[in-house]
Amino acid sequence: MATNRTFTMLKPDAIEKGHIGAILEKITASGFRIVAMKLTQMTRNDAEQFYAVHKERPFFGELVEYMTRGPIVAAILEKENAVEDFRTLIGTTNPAEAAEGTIRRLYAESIGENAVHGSDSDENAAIEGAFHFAGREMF
Ligand code: IDP
Ligand code: MG
Repeated sequence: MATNRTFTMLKPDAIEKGHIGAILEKITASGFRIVAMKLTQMTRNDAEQFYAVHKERPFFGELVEYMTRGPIVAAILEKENAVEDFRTLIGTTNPAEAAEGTIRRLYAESIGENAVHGSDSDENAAIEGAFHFAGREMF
């Protein structure tokens, strides 16, 4: 299995509740190497672009409000099979359905406010990583 990269955000609800340390510990303990990381806040325009694929969905306005209401931790992570393994580590979109021990099961409240983002493909991981980081910020 090839080493590859995924992109994550610890979302505003996770930051507000003080879960940055616990979530990063779980990520690194699961074998992901941090390639890039920062605390940042998305503008409305950033969030509308980042989630453009969802713009026709009924929850789009709510999603943009949520993702812009406070800082996030954005990071690029490296591991064998990174995209798929990270989706497994975070659990399903709805934390009520997420497996025991997953980040969303442990730290998320609802399908909307679900604590963490994980890219869904290698192609989107590259696009999303480049959206948040310049090449010189990736290690
Ligand atoms: P994912 O984050 O598990 O990949 P997506 O379907 O790509 O899930 O949705 C992106 C984000 O939009 C979710 O993580 C969540 O914050 C929000 N979202 C998804 N479905 C709903 C919904 O039914 N109601 C409210 N927010 C939603
Ligand atoms: Mg998604």
